[in-house]
Amino acid sequence: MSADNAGNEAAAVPAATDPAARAARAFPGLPADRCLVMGVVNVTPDSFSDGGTWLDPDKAIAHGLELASQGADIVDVGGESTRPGAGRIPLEDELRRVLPVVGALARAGTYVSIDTMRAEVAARALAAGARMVNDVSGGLADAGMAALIADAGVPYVVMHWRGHSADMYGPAVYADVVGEVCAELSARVAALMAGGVRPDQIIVDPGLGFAKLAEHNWKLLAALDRIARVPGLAEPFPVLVAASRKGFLGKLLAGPDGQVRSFAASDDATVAVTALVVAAGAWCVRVHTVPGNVDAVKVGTRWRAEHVTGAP
Ligand code: PMM
Repeated sequence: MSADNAGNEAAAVPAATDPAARAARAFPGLPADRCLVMGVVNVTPDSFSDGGTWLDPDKAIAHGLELASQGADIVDVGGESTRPGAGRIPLEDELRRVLPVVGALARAGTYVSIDTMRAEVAARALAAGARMVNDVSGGLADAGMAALIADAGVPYVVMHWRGHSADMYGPAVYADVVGEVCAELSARVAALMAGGVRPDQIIVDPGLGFAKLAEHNWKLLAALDRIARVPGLAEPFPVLVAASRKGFLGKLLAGPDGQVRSFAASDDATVAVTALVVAAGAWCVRVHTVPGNVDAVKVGTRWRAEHVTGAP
């Protein structure tokens, strides 16, 4: 293949982050000229990679501020673990964990996202200063979510989900994982829009690890351009990718003895994934450590500029 052909092939890849699509999907308060970095603050005792570390509100607030100072565009605050096997927690516990952290970070000028499946938590977090809702159930867990999001008018992450984490891998059965995830995400988007959510509020997420085995996650990562496109809608949706510290990276990095790499020891692999998905057109990466991912966004953005437009 000649260099010219290689360039043309790259240019043919649909681009969720191409300038025209970006302009149409710019969210107030967030940069629109590159992939965003979302830093994670799990205010939980049991999240799979950092459970317990940020349960104390002061520690969680300090961690969120540190992530922002390192270059996170968004800080995602969650109070309910979705690790495989996790059960639900009471509403009051979730509120008690997240509200002080959301409020303090928002008052400090941080762009806060609330990671919740509950409309009540989302509403209270928005009132406390959050500006985005990240719902791993894509609105399936709470029938009140669509109306809340429509009313609030905020950006809303719609993740692909097949049920609560108590049975994470039972539903991980696909004949065609990319086709089925796209179809199920499209159905969610249609239902949300029927409930009053505007398309320009919606961000889609393939839900890596949620009812997905390692092989499913890799196939989805290779198909971000398809995930961005909802049949019937002209513009691609922004795509959020949350590979950070997920088990499929630990498995890939397993030693010769088969010992799976620990969560924190897969952070370099997360950085590698970030560069690749930025080059593929991702809108945002959700990560546990920020500096290496900020660098990877710069590399991926420059790479993509060369491949898509031929100029920075
Ligand atoms: N994964 C987790 C939590 N929140 N939100 C989105 N949008 N996508 C994800 O894949 C996702 C999420 C679980 O990971 P964690 O325990 O490390 O936060």
